Amino acid sequence: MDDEETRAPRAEAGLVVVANRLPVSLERDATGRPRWQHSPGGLVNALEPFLRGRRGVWVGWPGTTARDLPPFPEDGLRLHPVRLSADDVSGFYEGFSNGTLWPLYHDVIVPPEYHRSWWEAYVRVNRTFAEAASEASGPGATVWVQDYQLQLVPAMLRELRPDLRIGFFLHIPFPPVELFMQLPWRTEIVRGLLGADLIGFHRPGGAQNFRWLAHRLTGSSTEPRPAPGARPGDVHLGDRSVRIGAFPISIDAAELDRLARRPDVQRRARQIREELGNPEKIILGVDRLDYTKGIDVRLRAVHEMLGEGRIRPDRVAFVQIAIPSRERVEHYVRLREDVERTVGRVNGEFSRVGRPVVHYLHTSVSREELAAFYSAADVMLVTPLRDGMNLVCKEYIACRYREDGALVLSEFAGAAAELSGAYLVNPHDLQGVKNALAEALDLSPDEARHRMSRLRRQVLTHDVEFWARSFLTALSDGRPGPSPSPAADGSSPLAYDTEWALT
Ligand code: GDG
Repeated sequence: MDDEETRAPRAEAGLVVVANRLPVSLERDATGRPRWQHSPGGLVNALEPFLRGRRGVWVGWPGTTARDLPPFPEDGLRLHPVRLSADDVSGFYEGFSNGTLWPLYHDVIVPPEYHRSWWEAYVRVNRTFAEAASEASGPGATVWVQDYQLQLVPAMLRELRPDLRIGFFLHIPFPPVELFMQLPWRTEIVRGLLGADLIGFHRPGGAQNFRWLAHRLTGSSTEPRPAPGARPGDVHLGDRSVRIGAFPISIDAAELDRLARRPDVQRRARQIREELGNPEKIILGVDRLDYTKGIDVRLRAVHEMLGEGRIRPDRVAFVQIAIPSRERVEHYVRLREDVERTVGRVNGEFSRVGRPVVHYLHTSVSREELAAFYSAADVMLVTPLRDGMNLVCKEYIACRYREDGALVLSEFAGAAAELSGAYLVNPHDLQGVKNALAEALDLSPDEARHRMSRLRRQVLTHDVEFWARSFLTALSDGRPGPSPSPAADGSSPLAYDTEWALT
């Protein structure tokens, strides 16, 4: 094979998603045989429905360090596995991604750790991803890089493949300037991101923080330029312009609405209520077991309200589904112990034999089961201390086709900006959380309908397809190329961008 041939892209993909994880992971069944398992999570649930059927390629880690896996097709997608070693996983994923960046970007709820060996692993693994993305992308392809684990990929990929159109989306909050400045490798991260043609955030505040940092750390400018296609808010670096925007992510709302209406799901919802002892009200929390999600906040609120008699243990059941997450990272081990201790304390004080007041499930459940829980719950409690968006609250809304139920939502979730029909709370203000929960439990059917219909209008019209289309349209518009096709409903696909991004 000559040099030309080895360099030539092997695949002919037009749209390539690059994410830390593939939407499936290789696990072992009870007999020890390997099998592919769908991996739940915000990013996968948001992107997979969009990419399926567009014959896109998904580049990511399959969740095993055991072996090299060739690219393979999976239900309308082409999956391109990236091989990571055990050292990579520990330094890049558990270390720099989840021990440094995750806490730093989530308001340092726990202290981030800065280790040079973790950073070296992050650089090395980002290069591996960039090389895999380069290999999976056809000439002139659009590559959409996802999330905080891969912030160096845009610049690395641009160096390998200047022909590509590169977008980057950050699924977690972009931190305030003062916090980001703690990072010893802050300039490298900003330069890595600036390799993209478009950088997307959930909220305009994150976009604004990034613009400021780019200017401070790289000397880039946001002064309007007469360059072709340049827009207010673009960051200009050398002869390139990078678009910066806010694109609030969403869910496949129609699919969940359909799922919730299914008779078997409604039957299961009634059965859940019976199994809980037919309480008058069911309160629900659904989260990855993560210290950003404020699971302790809601347990404390429920605990105090039980103590004050504002919640009657014979009338109310609180169900917390906590999906196992990052179980090898120390803070997560401690969090699990704390949560389980608190659940035990509340139940010890307020439950009767055979009738716990807090039902804690440390497990992942099927999509149908989740829809049944959302359908059964009278009040959804979503109290993160910081969350990029939070899809769970949008999923709850999508399932409430009868326009009943109530949502108590933290102001510090990105979703709060869109969901004004929710009871918005400051999770640091326990009294405020308790008062909102009391109001939500006492809500009249009329008021519930009024609030829920507003919430549903927002979520059903701003779904994940809308999000992805807005992002990709902005990406294709950032450089000379085909003009964006209008949305199927005739609306301008850039409405999002102008409404959110340039504020
Ligand atoms: C990150 C950001 C941002 C949960 N348990 C089960 C299950 N899930 C699904 C939910 C939901 C997803 O996982 C969780 O999404 P969130 O958005 O709530 O949270 P993160 O995982 O932290 O996601 C977040 C998101 O990325 C997207 O940008 O919104 O701010 O932190 O879809 O339904 N799914 C199934 N069984 C479970 O037990 N099937």
